[in-house]
Amino acid sequence: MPSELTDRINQLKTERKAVILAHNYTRGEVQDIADYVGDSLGLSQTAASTDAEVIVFCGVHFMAETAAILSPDKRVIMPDHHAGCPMADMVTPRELAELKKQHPEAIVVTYVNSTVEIKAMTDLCCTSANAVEVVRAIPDNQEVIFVPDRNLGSYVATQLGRKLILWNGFCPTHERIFPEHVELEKEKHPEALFVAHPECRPAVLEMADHIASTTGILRYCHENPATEFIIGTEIGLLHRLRIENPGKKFYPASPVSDCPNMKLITLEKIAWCLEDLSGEIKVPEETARAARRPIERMLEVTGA
Ligand code: CIZ
Ligand code: SF4
Repeated sequence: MPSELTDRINQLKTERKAVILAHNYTRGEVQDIADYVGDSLGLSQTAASTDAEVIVFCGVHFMAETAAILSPDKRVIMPDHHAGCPMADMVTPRELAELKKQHPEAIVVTYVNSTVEIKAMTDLCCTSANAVEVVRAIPDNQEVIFVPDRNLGSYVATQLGRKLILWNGFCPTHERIFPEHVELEKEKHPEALFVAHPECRPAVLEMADHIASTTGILRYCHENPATEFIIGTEIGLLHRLRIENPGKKFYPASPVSDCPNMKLITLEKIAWCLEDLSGEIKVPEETARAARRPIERMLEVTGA
């Protein structure tokens, strides 16, 4: 639905030679104006391969940081600097250093939902799409510390039948989805399949027909012949699910599983940051170099 504001954004985008990237959890209208919509790693890889001079990153801080790490020669700007991720902030460098001291032989695997400082102290990164594959590549006799998401970590441990040293972090948005919510939706929609993100509580994951990252959920719901799905993740993903599957029905597992940080990104703020090119994400080169290493190792291990 073109409006004065979307026209203005499109005009500024051309003037600034900018590209707009939006995460699957952002507001529908933000996804609609974006050039690419995807998960954090896909967006960072798109950022690295684009010819654009400016990247407007519509997502939370750690995602824009990852894009900046992988594209050191480009200007990455964020429409709202306050869009952080509480899970990423649940582990500090000092706390991780303490845990590493207690387990000096352990390999540290860090979920991409983490700050650049934590990535820089890490051996291997992973995403929700490849966490099982990344940990599987580490020899069985090797101790593994998994930070910061205890739910993703325990999902990986269950899948591999392996003990991991888990950090006690979590995503407040996914943690708000309770088994009772899923039960209620299943009663209302008995034919629907329940698809959940691994950031959900273990008790919720046990109820799932399928567990996947946002990209995996999109693929599964598109390819599966079922026509009704209960979705256990941030509700922004329903926008894309509905657009890409007009004949199917999607129900949020919980009406309150929205991420307040993702929702800080609005069309007005996109226009403002394009006007004055404010909100640049700068990562000191030394930290960026240290943080790039575990991301590159992840890409090697997964053959991406
Ligand atoms: O990695 C991402 O983008 C996140 C936070 C979720 C997902 O599963 O895509
Ligand atoms: Fe962080 Fe959760 Fe929001 Fe993702 S949905 S940005 S993990 S708080």
